[in-house]
Amino acid sequence: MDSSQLLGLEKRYGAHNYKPLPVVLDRCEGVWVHDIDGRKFLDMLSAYSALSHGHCHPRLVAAAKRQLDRITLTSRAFHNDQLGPFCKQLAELCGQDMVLPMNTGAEAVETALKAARRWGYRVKKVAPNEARIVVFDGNFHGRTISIVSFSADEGYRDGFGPFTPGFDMVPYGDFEALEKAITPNTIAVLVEPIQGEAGVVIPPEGFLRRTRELCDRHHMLMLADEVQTGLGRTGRMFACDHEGVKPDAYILGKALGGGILPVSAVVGKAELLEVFEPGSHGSTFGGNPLAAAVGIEAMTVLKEEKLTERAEAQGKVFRAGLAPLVGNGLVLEIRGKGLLNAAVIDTSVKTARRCCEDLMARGLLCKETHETVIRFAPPLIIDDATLAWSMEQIRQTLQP
Ligand code: IF1
Repeated sequence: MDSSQLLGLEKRYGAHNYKPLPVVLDRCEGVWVHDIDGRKFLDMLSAYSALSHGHCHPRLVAAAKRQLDRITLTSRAFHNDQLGPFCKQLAELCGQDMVLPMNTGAEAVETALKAARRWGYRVKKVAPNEARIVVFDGNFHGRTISIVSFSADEGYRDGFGPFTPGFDMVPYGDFEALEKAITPNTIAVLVEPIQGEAGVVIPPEGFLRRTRELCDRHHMLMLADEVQTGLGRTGRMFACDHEGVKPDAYILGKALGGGILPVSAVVGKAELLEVFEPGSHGSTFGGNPLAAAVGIEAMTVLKEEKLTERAEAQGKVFRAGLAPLVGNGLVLEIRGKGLLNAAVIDTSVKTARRCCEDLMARGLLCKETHETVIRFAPPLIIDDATLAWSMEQIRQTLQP
């Protein structure tokens, strides 16, 4: 079938909850993807950071193939030989006590919220059903009804009510507002150390450290959603590391599965994760041996190929190379950390979507966010020459 036939099938039988760029991909290698008409593109989105290892990383594919020939799923009704080693490696990577494995980022966020609420009632001794959690304007933590209950984006909420109570929202990065929002029933702060969907928004220097101190002062949990920023993407193992902050739990996903399959987890202190007793939480696929085997290899490759260090170095080159665009009549700002970067566009000149279409014509696949920002997040394995090539295409394209 040709692309129009394939798109016709998707249009007829698939729900229309996305508006993809008009490209039908069918092959990949590393940082490159190919469409069914033979065109080649540089993937500058990395499936929103799930493809930090690049597409079909040979070591990750090999790990998956090995496990596919052994056992893929046991449910948690029985043990498997991959989960223990996965949990140990991930807990040590995070410097935390324990791991609760799930599949998607949203599931991990929901797991963290459930753990925090139980901790609030059983450890902090907040009255039943009175626990409150502070979240931030511009947040994105997933698409479940409870998660969109505390989204500020009407487009994510419209028509999905009634919503889950117990959340207080303050402006992102506004420490004074955060401090004012604390009540005796506040049990946690849920924060993206850098806001991805909001447009790669970096909080003021010291905000994460002050939030950590505030949580300690008020006996609250700091829950860091590092689904998108974690595992080397921002030039540190975790974005919290830019301020030397250790949260009470990391919420991880995306790259933990190496771009092969969904793997997520809450990785936190024992006092938090020990609130779960058998039967109190779970998932059919959470902690399955295939996901665990791939997750182990994803963490190993992350370290052995020094992907975090590469992101730090390449990110500096990328931002320095594009900085001259700022003030050119279209580009208002270039910002980011590591290989999570963004260009803020003056939409009175051109929309970010139109820029992405123009970039696609030059062989780059990018994604806009909120009409005004183009996110640039290539796989962390991108080499110098390819990065330089991408910067030249961006320089040529982001002209008024
Ligand atoms: C979509 C956005 C990014 C996330 C953070 C949890 C999750 C995500 C910080 C949930 C997921 C994805 C979801 C995907 C597009 C993408 C996205 F545009 F939606 F907001 F990256 F910015 N925490 N982000 O970024 O993880 O359940 O998806 O595994 O829903 O369109 P998930």
